[in-house]
Amino acid sequence: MGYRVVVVGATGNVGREMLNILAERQFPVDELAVLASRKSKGTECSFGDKTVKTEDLDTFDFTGWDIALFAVGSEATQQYAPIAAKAGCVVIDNSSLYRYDPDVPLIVPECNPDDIEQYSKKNIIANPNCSTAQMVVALKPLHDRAKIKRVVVSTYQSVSGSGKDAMDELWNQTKGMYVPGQEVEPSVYPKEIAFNVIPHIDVFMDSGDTKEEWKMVAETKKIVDPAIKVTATCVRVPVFVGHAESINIEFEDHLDEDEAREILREAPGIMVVDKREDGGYITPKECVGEFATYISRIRQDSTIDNGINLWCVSDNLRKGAALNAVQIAELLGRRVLKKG
Ligand code: 11C
Repeated sequence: MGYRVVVVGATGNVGREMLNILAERQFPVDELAVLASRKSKGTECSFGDKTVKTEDLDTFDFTGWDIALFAVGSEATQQYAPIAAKAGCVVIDNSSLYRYDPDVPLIVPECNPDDIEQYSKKNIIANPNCSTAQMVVALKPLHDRAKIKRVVVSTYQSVSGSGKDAMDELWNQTKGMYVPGQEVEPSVYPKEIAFNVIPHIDVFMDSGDTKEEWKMVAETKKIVDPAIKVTATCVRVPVFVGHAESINIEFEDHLDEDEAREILREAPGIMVVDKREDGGYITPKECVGEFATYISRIRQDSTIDNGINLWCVSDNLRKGAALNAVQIAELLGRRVLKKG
């Protein structure tokens, strides 16, 4: 016996990946409903070798459904997630709405699986931001060994993190560069993204940080350890899929680069590709469609006593969103619902 599963926002970048990953990982689905806004009702979505038609989120009755994977914005989540949760369906939410709510666990299964026990306070579990998810799978095993004091991270984030319109903007602006008269003005982003980088993701906050940078700080503290200090600079780059991060980590205890490499090799969810030669590292293009978070360029930071630098790359639509959500569903199944 398996689960009755709902995917909310099935026509978006993340919703589509959720369906792919449920099928790829053979999640025990007895019945599947895919929901979207009324205007997309009837759109066909692929689920393995089947095709499923979207139903209207507005009129859907969540009673009797086990798990709802939400991949819609915070506004729609605010409206519909409580309805699903009250109907007894456990919500796994990819928006930022509930991440910082003390009554909602924020889960990366490789890092804080035990926190899932708190799901029943609201019947909601939050999925982290993509740039946080890939970073914390690398931080957690190193923290367990040498206690992290401070992290300095700079991100190189692909346009798929902003949705399909942003992918179209990059594509059309790039083509437009070569065709006189077909130049495309920025509309999703405040500046041109083709052949450029933009140090601005999400809204600016009073501190001068952007919300994306703030999320990396707040979410790392909630998932790994509130004592870890994090400072982030988040940058959008002209890449379609795959976020990259340069991470500098300062530890309480000494950690040798070889030991760090061995710890990461053994860590769940991580693949180390770290040869000190041309091409001996992973770039975003190579991580597309993969489950793992890739770590390369592991080396001592000789400017501080206990410092390590590394390069971290992952498919932001997978570990950063849909894969992590499905892993949470698997964990919920193993620990709590126990049907599969
Ligand atoms: C981006 N990280 O790359 C964002 C997308 O809080 O879930 C995901 C935003 C979020 O633009």
